[in-house]
Amino acid sequence: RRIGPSFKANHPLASGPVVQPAPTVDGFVEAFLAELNYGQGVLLSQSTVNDQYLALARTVRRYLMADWLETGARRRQAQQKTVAYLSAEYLLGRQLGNNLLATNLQDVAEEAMRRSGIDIAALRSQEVEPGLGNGGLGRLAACFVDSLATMDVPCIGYGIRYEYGIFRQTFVEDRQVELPDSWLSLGSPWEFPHPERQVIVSFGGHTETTTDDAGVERSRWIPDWNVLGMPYHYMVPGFRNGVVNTLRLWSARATHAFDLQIFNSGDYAQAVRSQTFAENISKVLYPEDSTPQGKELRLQQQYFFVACSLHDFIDNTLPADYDLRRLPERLVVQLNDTHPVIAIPELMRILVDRKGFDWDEAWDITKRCFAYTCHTLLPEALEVWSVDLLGRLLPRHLEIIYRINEEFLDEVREAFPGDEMRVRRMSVIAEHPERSVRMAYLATVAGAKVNGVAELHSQLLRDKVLPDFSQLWPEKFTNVTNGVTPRRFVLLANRRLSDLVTDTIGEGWVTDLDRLRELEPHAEDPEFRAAFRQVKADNKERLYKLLRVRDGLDLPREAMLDVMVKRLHEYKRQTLKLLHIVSLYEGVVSGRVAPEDLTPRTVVFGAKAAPGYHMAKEIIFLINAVADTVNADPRVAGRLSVAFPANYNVTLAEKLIPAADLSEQISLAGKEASGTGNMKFALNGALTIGTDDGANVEIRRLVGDDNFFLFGMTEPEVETLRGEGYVPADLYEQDPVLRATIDLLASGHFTGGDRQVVAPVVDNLLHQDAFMALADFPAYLEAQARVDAAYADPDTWSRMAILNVARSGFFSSDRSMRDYLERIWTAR
Ligand code: T68
Repeated sequence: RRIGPSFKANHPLASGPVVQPAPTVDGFVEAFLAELNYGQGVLLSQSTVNDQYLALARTVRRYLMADWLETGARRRQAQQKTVAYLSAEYLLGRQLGNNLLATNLQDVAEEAMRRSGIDIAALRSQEVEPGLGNGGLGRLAACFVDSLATMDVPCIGYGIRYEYGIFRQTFVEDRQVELPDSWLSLGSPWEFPHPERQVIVSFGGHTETTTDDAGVERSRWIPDWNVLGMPYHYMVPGFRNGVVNTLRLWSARATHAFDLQIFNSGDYAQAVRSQTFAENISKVLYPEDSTPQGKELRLQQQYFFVACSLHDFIDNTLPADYDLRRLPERLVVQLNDTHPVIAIPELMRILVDRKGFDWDEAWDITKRCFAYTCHTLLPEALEVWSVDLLGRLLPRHLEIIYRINEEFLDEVREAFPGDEMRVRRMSVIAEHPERSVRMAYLATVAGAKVNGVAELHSQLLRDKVLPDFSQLWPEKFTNVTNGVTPRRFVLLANRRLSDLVTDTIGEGWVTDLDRLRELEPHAEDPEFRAAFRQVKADNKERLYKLLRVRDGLDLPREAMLDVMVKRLHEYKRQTLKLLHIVSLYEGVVSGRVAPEDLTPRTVVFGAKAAPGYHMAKEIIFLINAVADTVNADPRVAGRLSVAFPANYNVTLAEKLIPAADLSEQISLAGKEASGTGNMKFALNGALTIGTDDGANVEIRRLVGDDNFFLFGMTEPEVETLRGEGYVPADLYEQDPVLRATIDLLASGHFTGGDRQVVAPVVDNLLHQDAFMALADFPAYLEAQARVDAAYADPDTWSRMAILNVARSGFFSSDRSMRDYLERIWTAR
């Protein structure tokens, strides 16, 4: 079959204009009915909610199509430098609302649906969000591509179209149970398969050395199996600017559907086995955040999408005759953590083996194309691949990595003669406990720039994680503090606040978030504060209605809403929050505190635990057990409630964050690289209680000490305590409140008298407490008391909250993108 273009370029109809429905209610209704009738093949009178949702989605798509095609054509013409954002995860969230927002069609669509007898809200809830990520890292990628489109920066987001995204969490008897997330099963109207852009990816086999015509020895890879990569395109619309960029996610297919010979012989299962095998590669997202398991399938996924993406850019996106010596002028590859780092040897392989470059020239090109973002400080989160596995799956890439390492270590020896210890420390190949490739080192050696994701993180990255590298190449290291898109997380999630802001300071702030500063003087205006409080109250009402339907939860309307939502991880210290709850409860049931002296609080948790992370799952169980007991106890009724809605995701975040009063950002200092939830809460007018960690440091600096509840050890204090020898049991012995709190937990009070089931968490706290929750407990209680005092006066609280909104414009991902452009993508 022919797959190239088959239309005469000079034909009068060849380049549009693309027919687009009129942006009126009539135009919308007409397009919607056409999609329903001709796209879905149903009559309105016979249609299901799903039919209607799909037709609505396809209608909205139509309004974006002309801009998408035009943006593509313009990009091909202009031949500018393009950012290839390589990320194994994109946690996109629902598309319908965002695309209506981008096209400014919200009101038109709502009216058009009403006129068709349909409640648009029901169609919105029909969409299953594409949960193609674990947490912060995946959501960051989604915010970044949004900002790049809004700023009209040429960018292709490359990733994997997992058939199953992050698992759906349910609770059975208070324990997490994972269900598959079949997000594609009811149809996925936002994607465009492009079989004509399929790419072949090879694996396995061996290498051979041959001599080329010029007498130069060259290595040749003889792989032993292939898969096809099929791209699916997704629109990434800018905010009302006529720009639509592309997200290109790869799906794995077998090269041959099945083996006809075996099929004919009657062994059907064997005949389709190769197909199943190939398609496994993009079947499911690995649900482990920050503890890579070194699984072969995971490496297959990484190489698969990286190979597809580089091939796509070099062979299908650049002009056919493009001179690859000038590749760095047209391409910058941003590596979102180490997951796509295998792209470095892959580009070398393409240049040397396929395009015939000599090694040095290829290396010079490669070094100028890549930049690497690190998202962690946890040593166990730094990816390594065993040489054995890598050599079996990608023998040629292993050879290339060895040679990169040899030449790099020569450079180290030259800079530090006689320092073999340093050479061993810096080697891309680790010798212990197993010979393996350190992907972060490879990325640092090859990347033109290396960045952390908040100031403190970038500093610790330089000083603690990669000190030898920052000594060798100080100029490589930089910081770009994370950001979040104000389109989804303010305008879309918090329409009420957005309207209030626009009424007060006018339009334009959504793409120029620093303008929120203009709200500052209004913090002193009692009328504005009252309006601001009303926004919060309305958002709470909306949330509680949702939680009643979604989770059967019945929450008091008046209480302070205290929210901790993020992946479940010991370093994030959900247990510290739990200890706070238990201490409040213990105070009342022991008679130490009168119930009416408690500030009414509703604490909401949202968190998924990696399925293999036992301690995290025990903590989930304990939170649920405490919630059951506290909520059923009349002694604290109306004063303290705890809710843990299952399956926290982007969709729920959009409802929770705008309603929150208090944002919990309580990781042990030096562990949370940045955090991005912290930014979303501040922008939506919640106050933060937090440690001096990640981007909290910058939030506090910007909003001001008086408008932030700081507590706990600093990173150097943590180091000192660890050096002195940390004994949590001593703290338990010395602090009566802590002891009463832990004793109540340990007594089985929350678990029907069962002490055994609470032991894993309690014993861990008392005898290990690797993240020092007990050490920060007194300071945390003291900070929570300050929170209560501030909350007691609504005017004090709303003044603080308004100043948080006004001073958080820095945390727009538009600003992050400007920083990447300046410090990483153009500065070389
Ligand atoms: C997060 N990392 C950081 N990792 O923890 C957070 N890891 O502080 C930061 O704000 C955010 O990145 C954005 O920079 C992650 O989310 C993962 O999700 C992950 C997934 C797979 C493997 C390892």
